[in-house]
Amino acid sequence: MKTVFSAGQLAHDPRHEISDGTLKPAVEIPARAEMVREAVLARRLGEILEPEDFGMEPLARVHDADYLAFLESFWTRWTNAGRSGEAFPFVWPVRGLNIDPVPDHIDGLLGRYSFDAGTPMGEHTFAAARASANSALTAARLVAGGERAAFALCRPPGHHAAADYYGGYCFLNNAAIAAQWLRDAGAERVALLDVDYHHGNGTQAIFYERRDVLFLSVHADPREEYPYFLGHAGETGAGEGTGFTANYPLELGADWDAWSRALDASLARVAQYKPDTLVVSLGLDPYEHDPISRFRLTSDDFTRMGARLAAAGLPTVFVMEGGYAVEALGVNCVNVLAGFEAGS
Ligand code: OKP
Ligand code: ZN
Repeated sequence: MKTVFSAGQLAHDPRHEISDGTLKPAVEIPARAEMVREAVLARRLGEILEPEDFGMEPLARVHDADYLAFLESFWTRWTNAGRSGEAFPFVWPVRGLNIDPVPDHIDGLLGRYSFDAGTPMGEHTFAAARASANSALTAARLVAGGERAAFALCRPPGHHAAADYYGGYCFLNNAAIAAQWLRDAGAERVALLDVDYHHGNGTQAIFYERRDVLFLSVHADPREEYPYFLGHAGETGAGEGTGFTANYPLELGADWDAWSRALDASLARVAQYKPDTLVVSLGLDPYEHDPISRFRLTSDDFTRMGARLAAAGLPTVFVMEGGYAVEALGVNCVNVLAGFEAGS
């Protein structure tokens, strides 16, 4: 299968993140993409293509205009305020506070358009996020054009970003942007299955009241794990979208046995939905040695995952999300894709 990736995605190169109550070395780093790119080459998965530039329009189908304007103007505002280096928000408009009027001050804007303090933003963040989204869009176009599957080597990742906020290392929701583009290109129904260790709160929020995109997620129980405030089994959609969100939260420590049962349940729901296309938010952090996660999938389990996804028999767009065991990341990622090809 073809991979889509741009060196422009490497320009977001954070030093630090705020986690565990302190400034720590950033884990969502360019080396992640390099490792996956090298594994794609070493395993001869297929060609690696440069993404096309789809412009702002497909981003604006998912994200609010004021949020995109904030991302675009962020660095100018930050430096005009006399700041340098990386930006972190520290105040949020929670219950009883107002998002309207939108503040003028950069610290107010950072809080207005984010949901955590763990996501560093710098000079090249928006450019890299746009390149990442273009990789997802290009992979979607390949699949719409008749390819059985394509792999968008996205980073920065996307599934925590909603219509108007960033967080969880995510700025533009690559998978949601790809799913919406597929709809606009003629797909009637798209299923978006998120296998990242963390719940895809941004993607869920984007499609929560829609039935034309079925969102499913297998992830660590939010009672115990980030993002804490979304991803419970009882969240099944609202309004028109009632019944078109499905969450499969698992206990910390889940191994392939428990994890694959949830995957099978999610794929049964996908089969019933009969989508035209499947988008997979492909997180590699369910891995047993992931430094920030607590599931127990082995490298071979990722091959099994790919085979089960192939058995769904659908045109499939893989969009990379998390995975922080940098040394094993390439192998685990390509194991899914090779397992898919062997099972196709
Ligand atoms: C992004 B993705 C751990 C801090 C965790 C946020 C995790 C974001 C995960 N001490 N910080 O879903 O892989
Ligand atoms: Zn994750």
